[in-house]
Amino acid sequence: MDRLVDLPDAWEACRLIGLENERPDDSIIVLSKPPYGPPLYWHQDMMNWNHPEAAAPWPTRVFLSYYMTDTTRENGCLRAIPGTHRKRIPLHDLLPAAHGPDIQAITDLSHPAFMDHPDAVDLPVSAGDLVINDARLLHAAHANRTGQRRTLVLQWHSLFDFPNPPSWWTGDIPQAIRDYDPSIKYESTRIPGMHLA
Ligand SMILES: O=C(O)CCC(=O)C(=O)O
Ligand SMILES: [Fe+2]
Repeated sequence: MDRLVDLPDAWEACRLIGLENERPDDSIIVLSKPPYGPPLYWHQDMMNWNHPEAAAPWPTRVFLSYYMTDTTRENGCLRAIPGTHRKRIPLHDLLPAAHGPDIQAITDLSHPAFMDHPDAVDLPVSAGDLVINDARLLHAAHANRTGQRRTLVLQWHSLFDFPNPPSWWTGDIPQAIRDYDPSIKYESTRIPGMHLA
C-alpha cells in the first residue's frame, strides 16, 4: 500500500489530466466487499456542500482507487452517473445523506438508492487500474455475486488552491467563487444545496 500511495505512474497520470497542488490525506481506506456482499447505494462523498468550492467547475477533492481484483458487474464493479458532480438530477433529492444511518438502514433493494438508473455506466476495471473520481459524482457499486472478496484501496486527495482556478483554466468562474470570503465558516454537510444547479 505504501508503494501504491506514492506510485510515480499515478502522480504522472494525475499530472496528465491537469490536477495540480495535490494534497493526499494522511490515511488510506481499504474496502473489502465480501463474497456475496450487497450492492452499495447511490451516493456522493462531498462533505462540504455549503462551501463555495462545491460550485467549482473543476474538482477540489478526488479519490484515487485501485481495485485489487478485476471487477465486473458480477463481483461488484463501480458504477457512476456522468455529470452528476455538477448537475442535479431527481435521484439527488431521493437519497438520504451518504454513509449516514438513514441510508445504511435501507435494506429494501427496490429503494431508489439501489435503482438501475438509465444514465448509469458501469466502470469495470482490471486489477491495479487507477480510477480517479470527483467527490461530488453520484456513484454506487453492484452486489458481489461471487465467492471471492473484491478489495479496493482508496485515498483522498485535495486539489488546486481554492479559490484560485487551475493554472490552465480559461472558463468562467462562478459568482460564488468570485465572492469567496475565507473568513466565513461553512457548516459541513453531505446534502447538496444551492451550489448544485
Ligand atoms: O466499493 C466501491 O467500489 C466504492 C466505495 C465508495 O464509493 C465509498 O465507500 O464511498
Ligand atoms: Fe463513495
